[in-house]
Amino acid sequence: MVTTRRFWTRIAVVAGLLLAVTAPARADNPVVQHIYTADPAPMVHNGRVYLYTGHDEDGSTWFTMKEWRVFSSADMVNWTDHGSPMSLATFSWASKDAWAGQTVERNGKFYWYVPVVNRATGRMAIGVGVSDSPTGPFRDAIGRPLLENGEIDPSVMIDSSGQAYLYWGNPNLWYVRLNPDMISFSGGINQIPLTTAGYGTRTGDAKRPTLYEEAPWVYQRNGQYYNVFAAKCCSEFIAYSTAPGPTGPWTYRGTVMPTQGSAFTNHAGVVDFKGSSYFFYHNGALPGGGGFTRSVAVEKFNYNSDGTIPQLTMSTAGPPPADTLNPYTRQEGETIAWGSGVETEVSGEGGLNLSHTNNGDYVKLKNVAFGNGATTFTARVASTVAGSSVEVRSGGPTGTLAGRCSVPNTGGWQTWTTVTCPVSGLTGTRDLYLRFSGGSGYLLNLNWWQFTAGTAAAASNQTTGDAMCTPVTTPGGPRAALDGDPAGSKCAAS
Ligand code: FUB
Repeated sequence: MVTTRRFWTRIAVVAGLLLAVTAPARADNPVVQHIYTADPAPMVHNGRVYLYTGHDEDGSTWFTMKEWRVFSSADMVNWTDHGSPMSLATFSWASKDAWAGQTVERNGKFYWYVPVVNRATGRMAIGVGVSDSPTGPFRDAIGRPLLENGEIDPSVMIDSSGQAYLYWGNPNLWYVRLNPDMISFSGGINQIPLTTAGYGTRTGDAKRPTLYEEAPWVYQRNGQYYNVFAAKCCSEFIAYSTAPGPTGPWTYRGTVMPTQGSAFTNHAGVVDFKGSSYFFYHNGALPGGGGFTRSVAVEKFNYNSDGTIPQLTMSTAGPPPADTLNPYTRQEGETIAWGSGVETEVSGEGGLNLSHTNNGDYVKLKNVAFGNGATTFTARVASTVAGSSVEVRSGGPTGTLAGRCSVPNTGGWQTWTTVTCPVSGLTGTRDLYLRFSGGSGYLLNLNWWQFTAGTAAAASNQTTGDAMCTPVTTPGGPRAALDGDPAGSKCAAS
């Protein structure tokens, strides 16, 4: 995202000196900084939150959306980019508008319900993608629309009885009972009556007397059913209603998030994860952001004791970490708490890699549990230039240098090698900064990284100030473990 890259590169340069001295807390909202994202749909599965989003194109002046994206996190602060495992091209019958959807797991398969325009009719229809993995790839489950009535924004829920429901609609609110196969439904298309008791009172629009606008997010919690939805237009705010059952009767409960941010839409997704509750939404907070260049953000919240939802405010801080990040297992280059200037791309080694790094660009990883200390840093890198390096820092992007891995010209942006260098001073739980340095132009790609644990004393023996490291190349592929390798044979301080 060129606009964002330039902005944050400039900000990084200006702020760098200040950070080195003051090291202020950095913002972590929006969740993703390298592309615009919209319409968050979080799903908890096997100890991770999977975040399904739409993708607003750079410089967009309409909801010009061609693909969906997936990110995941085990701690709510470090997010891994899984790329785009589903797009308009997935649905051969769809012509445009990859708008807001939601994913649910059933019997080991993941079903992603999305609205797209049906080429044959020119109307909005709901399609369903299916995959064996939460990160895809997804394929069209039925090769045609699941249903079509010209309305948008499907939200899917399986309640405690095991019955699955699909809700959607703008300007109306609809639902179907999905069959256990999740790709058909029984009982026809049902309309939820939009009463002012159920969905609040809108003034000044005789055609839409209630606040309900679009973007239903329906879920069951402690026996109560919630519909958190986009209210009024425009600008929208987020409101909610509750009901004793999945089909009502609904009672309007008020505002969750007032109109804020610089996007005229908002779109909510709510999950519980590792003992806390999280509210996802979107705004226009990134540079160049606005109504058609939106970004997903998240806040932690607590339900009131009676189950009502407190009013929430958009923040730049985001939630505190729900867990630590383990630096001694392989971590993806595209796992990011905050990225400045960087982008991601599909990797020739599978998954994605971090890309388009310029001098001074960096990635922050939050709440990294180094314990007694790290002795080496290993990175899987590719580059077409000589003389670049990955700086390992703490305290800020230009904070204390723990080590530096020089990166050779590998002969191609997808020609990978593994480099290892000694590090020192990385103990306890702290934020980690991987900063990229070198000449002008793009410097290096990063596929994955990993530290080796050791005692702080051992680490300080290996590293002297601005230590450089001789790259360790492994032409046969990524190297899994470094434990037991003699550090001196891999790296030479200079
Ligand atoms: O992203 C396109 C549309 O904008 C969504 O379908 C709506 O909910 C609104 O967020």
